[in-house]
Amino acid sequence: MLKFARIKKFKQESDIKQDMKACFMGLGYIGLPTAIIAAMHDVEVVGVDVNPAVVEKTNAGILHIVEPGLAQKLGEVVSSGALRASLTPEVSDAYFIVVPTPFKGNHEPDISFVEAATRAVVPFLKEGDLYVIESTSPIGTTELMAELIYRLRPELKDKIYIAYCPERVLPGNVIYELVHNDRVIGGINPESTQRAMEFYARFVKGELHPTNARTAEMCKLTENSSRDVQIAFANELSLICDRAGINVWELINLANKHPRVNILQPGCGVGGHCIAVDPYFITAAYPNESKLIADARAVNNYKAEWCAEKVINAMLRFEIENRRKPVVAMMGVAFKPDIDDLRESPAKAIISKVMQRCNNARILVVEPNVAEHHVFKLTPYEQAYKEADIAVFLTAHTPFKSLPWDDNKVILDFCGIFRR
Ligand code: SAJ
Repeated sequence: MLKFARIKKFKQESDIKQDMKACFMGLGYIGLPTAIIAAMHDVEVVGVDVNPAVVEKTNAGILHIVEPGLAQKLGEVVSSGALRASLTPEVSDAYFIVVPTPFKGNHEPDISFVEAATRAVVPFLKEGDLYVIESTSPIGTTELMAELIYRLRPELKDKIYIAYCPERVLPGNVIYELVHNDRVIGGINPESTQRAMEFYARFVKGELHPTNARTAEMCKLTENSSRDVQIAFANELSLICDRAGINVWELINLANKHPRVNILQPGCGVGGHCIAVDPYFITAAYPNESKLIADARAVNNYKAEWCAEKVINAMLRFEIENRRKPVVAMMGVAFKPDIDDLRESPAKAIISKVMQRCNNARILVVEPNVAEHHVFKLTPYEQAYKEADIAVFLTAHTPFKSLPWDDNKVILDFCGIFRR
């Protein structure tokens, strides 16, 4: 605590810069922006990544991820010397673990990257240092890493500060949300919580909420599971409405007129690397207690399969009725509207399935936010829609909303472009 009191005092004396050094392990979609923001707040930052290309680009001031407004900020902190990238950690005052936590084949979380990054910083730790995990992690990971650190460096037991602080930013709005979102911060003891809060107070304008490490870990998983369950409810309604001959968009709009009802929108499934992943961190560890969370995952996964079957059936029907194969436009590949991120996209899975099952049909794939794709040949959206006998709307990109409804086409609108 002493050391940090000193830092606070320095800050009051105003123009003394770089009163601490921090090491960010992982320069990805969260690690790099956070490292940049810290470097803008009097922290000398070393950003560490295992990928030499990332290190090289970052040191050249070139952004290797897509995030509005960030390239300029990277240029500034690199040229001022506030941020450097490296393949290996360095002696610092604080260490942040911001690496991926994917899951293995059976939906078991894989914390091997968190462990590898932790092992890499252990030799550099000294008394009074702060160690924080930001990576989405199963409950108990922070305690597990604390045990690992103390096993390798027993002399540091209770002499360093260890905490968990999840990020909650929405890609595309990262700079704003990193600063303005509230943060939940949970240490392995109250001193660690306090020490981590003092660090985040440097740049977070949102509120900082203290808790313990396990609650903070569960909080991140809860946020994304909550959204997954809510989306599953909307997707389940869409399946029921399809059978019942009810317009689901009108139904949800009307139900949401109730002052205490707020239903989300159905789509062609749930994609991205967070909402479709994090609930499994709960279900893998607590299978008997997490039935609703598991069912929501199943509903959202099933929705993509259901959409693919709908497309395949519409194509077969068209062929029988018209004695020729249809031209099919698959509108949207990204996992959500108006982004270029195609990873874990249900739209991509639907397109692949339809192509496998109908390999002779002419299928036009549309993704206005991407210039080219290594598997799909992309067609401009207006041209594809014009040529299509069957138009399948998978992602609600804004430009699609200006296309006219056409009674001469079969339109499968899974994401509510026309809301009819
Ligand atoms: N979706 C629907 N219907 C909706 C809303 C979303 O089908 O009404 C679908 C989207 O199309 C997409 C998926 O859900 O396929 C996820 O999109 P999203 O915008 O809900 O979330 P992400 O994955 O971009 O970001 C989430 C955010 N978490 C929450 O909103 C609780 C973000 O704040 C987290 O930081 C991020 O996960 C993360 O990194 O965990």
